[in-house]
Amino acid sequence: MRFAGVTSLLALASSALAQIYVPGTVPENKLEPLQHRLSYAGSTGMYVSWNTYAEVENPTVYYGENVWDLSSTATGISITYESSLTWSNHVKVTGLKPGTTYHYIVSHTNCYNCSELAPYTFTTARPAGDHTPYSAAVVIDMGVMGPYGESVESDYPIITANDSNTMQSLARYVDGYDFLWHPGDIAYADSWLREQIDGYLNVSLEDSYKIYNFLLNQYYDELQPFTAYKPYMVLPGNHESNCDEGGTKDGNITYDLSLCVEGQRNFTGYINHFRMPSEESGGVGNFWYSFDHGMVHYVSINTETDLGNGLIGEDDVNGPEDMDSGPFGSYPNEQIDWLEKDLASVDRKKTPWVIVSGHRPWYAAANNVSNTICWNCKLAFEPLLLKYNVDMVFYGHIHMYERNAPIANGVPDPNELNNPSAPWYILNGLGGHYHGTSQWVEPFPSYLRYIQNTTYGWSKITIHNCTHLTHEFIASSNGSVIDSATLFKDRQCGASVGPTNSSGNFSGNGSVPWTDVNAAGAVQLSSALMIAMAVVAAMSLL
Ligand SMILES: *[C@@H]1O[C@H](CO)[C@@H](O)[C@H](O)[C@H]1NC(C)=O
Ligand SMILES: *[C@@H]1O[C@H](CO)[C@@H](O)[C@H](O)[C@H]1NC(C)=O
Ligand SMILES: *[C@@H]1O[C@H](CO)[C@@H](O)[C@H](O)[C@H]1NC(C)=O
Ligand SMILES: *[C@@H]1O[C@H](CO)[C@@H](O)[C@H](O)[C@H]1NC(C)=O
Ligand SMILES: *[C@@H]1O[C@H](CO)[C@@H](O)[C@H](O)[C@H]1NC(C)=O
Ligand SMILES: *[C@@H]1O[C@H](CO)[C@@H](O)[C@H](O)[C@H]1NC(C)=O
Ligand SMILES: *[C@@H]1O[C@H](CO)[C@@H](O)[C@H](O)[C@H]1NC(C)=O
Ligand SMILES: *[C@@H]1O[C@H](CO)[C@@H](O)[C@H](O)[C@H]1NC(C)=O
Ligand SMILES: *[C@@H]1O[C@H](CO)[C@@H](O)[C@H](O)[C@H]1NC(C)=O
Ligand SMILES: *[C@@H]1O[C@H](CO)[C@@H](O)[C@H](O)[C@H]1NC(C)=O
Ligand SMILES: *[C@@H]1O[C@H](CO)[C@@H](O)[C@H](O)[C@H]1NC(C)=O
Ligand SMILES: CC(=O)N[C@H]1CO[C@H](CO)[C@@H](O)[C@@H]1O
Ligand SMILES: [Fe+2]
Repeated sequence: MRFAGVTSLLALASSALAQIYVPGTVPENKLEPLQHRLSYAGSTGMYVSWNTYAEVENPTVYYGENVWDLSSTATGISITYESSLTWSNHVKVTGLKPGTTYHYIVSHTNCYNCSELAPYTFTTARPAGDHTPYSAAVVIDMGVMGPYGESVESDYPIITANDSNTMQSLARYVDGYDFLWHPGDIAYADSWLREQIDGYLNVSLEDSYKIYNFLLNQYYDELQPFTAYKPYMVLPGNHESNCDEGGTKDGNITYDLSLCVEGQRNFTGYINHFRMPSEESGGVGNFWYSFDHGMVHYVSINTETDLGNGLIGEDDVNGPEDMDSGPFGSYPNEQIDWLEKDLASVDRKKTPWVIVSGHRPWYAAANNVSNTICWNCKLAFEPLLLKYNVDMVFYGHIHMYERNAPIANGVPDPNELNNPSAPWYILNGLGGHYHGTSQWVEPFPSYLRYIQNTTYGWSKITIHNCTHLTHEFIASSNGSVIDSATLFKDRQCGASVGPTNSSGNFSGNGSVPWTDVNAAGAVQLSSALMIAMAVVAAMSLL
């Protein structure tokens, strides 16, 4: 596979506009790869996935460290499920160097030999023990953007004209984070009925499965500008379970699961669309798993099902709501047993930081009802998070942003952020979606330190070294930092393993520049995509 090499970025931008794929449309060539996305598979592997409107025979990733030599290949599978409109292609690339950037393309890429087409890149995780500083992004509760989801015209507008939405912000700053963690509520395709009832969409009920699928694909298409370059690590949220949004009400009618066709229940789309490193970490599917990147051990937990032995019974059998989903473990306590084993095996000399995320919160300034505050999640997880000195917890589900203190059993740690022993809790459910933001409830809990529900945004964490970690809330509208706080942990840092920058063209010390990256080809392409997205408004739905 040969490429003409790096081309004029301006030429790329202008030619890209002419041939650009418009999110949500079915391409003429049904094998055309769409929705490129990545996921860490240890520090020497990468899952590369993409979707097509037809089955791909022998789906292949062509890759290499040099853009002009993509002669290494790896192959995988092409899968679909009942009522899906597309095939998910999953390839695990192995035998890579850690902390190293590779160029790649996949089977049936539109223009294999075309100088305008810069191949995508991925960068493998730095091994545990590499103490190079870096940043990562976290976004929660993010749905379809644009005319079928969050927009100025939606009935619950939060963004105003000329604001960037969260996808645009994540694309703009794609060079500012190593990977993106999305702990649940991904796409909000199950809002199709709500949008229909509100008169925002105009579709017929018989086509519901197509609408649901259309919204899913719309969302996955919109991710491409950043998920083609940065691992997108996902976790299940309630909106991934079924097509009915937990029972959508229209006056006296409540639509329930009977509305959902085969393939739109029990997390089926979510299971098929993503590949998370559970094999690498002893977890289960895309439901619970962990991964290392440099100084941090990241743990993804499932708050939707499989909450464990002690919580079996009544409506807890399938998690906090009856979503008629799961279990996914082979026995009731599998997730909790796994979590304990995983946390117990962390080598804090290598990964001094341990960060856990799940979808549903248990500390929040919200109504004390079980589908908002997940008390069962607290019962299931908090004891282990305390026992194993987890540093930080992310969750969302409620559509607001709360920076809380480090908390143990409801009590703020007296040390606050200056060497606390309890985990620091960040709730950020402000990715943005059709239905706007949530209301908070006063009086505020004693652990609350900052709260807002008026602007969408994402979290950026910067791991400076083994003692300092900064969390920032980035406003999607304009990239400004609305809230920032640094956690200090008093501990001895072991020696950094490495080097990683000698082998992998990893320039500098790994600090991520926080700049407007308009000069990067990837971002030119994505701006063009974003412009193209506006065009979709004028097109018919199906
Ligand atoms: C690819 O590009 C090279 C150099 O421009 C050219 O010689 C070759 O014929 C092209 N191959 C195809 C299949 O277009
Ligand atoms: C958006 O930008 C346009 C063009 O610059 C301007 O006319 C308009 O007033 C802006 N709208 C808002 C809400 O700021
Ligand atoms: C909804 O679509 C139908 C059929 O396409 C059309 O007849 C009707 O006018 C539309 N309603 C609205 C409110 O746009
Ligand atoms: C909903 O139910 C109430 C009480 O049964 C009834 O008064 C009302 O007319 C119903 N509304 C509709 C739209 O059917
Ligand atoms: C959901 O799927 C899992 C397997 O993926 C299965 O074990 C479980 O029984 C299913 N649950 C329901 C409610 O269908
Ligand atoms: C919230 O509700 C749970 C029961 O669902 C109860 O155990 C708990 O004490 C309540 N907490 C507060 C702060 O009201
Ligand atoms: C934010 O929460 C407050 C307090 O509940 C509420 O009054 C306000 O309407 C909320 N704002 C938005 C935009 O939802
Ligand atoms: C760790 O990073 C923080 C923040 O950048 C810095 O103030 C501190 O000096 C660093 N500590 C060490 C040991 O390098
Ligand atoms: C950026 O957006 C935030 C949130 O909407 C706002 O508070 C802030 O004033 C804006 N900053 C600038 C420079 O426009
Ligand atoms: C890593 O890169 C920095 C900056 O380019 C350089 O100073 C350092 O020597 C490199 N380390 C190794 C081990 O190559
Ligand atoms: C890390 O490298 C960047 C550029 O690659 C440089 O701007 C920054 O000063 C370096 N930081 C340290 C602590 O060496
Ligand atoms: C900046 C840098 O180190 N670039 C190097 C990347 O790797 C290629 C080949 O491995 C070198 O030729 C570059 O000098
Ligand atoms: Fe949720």
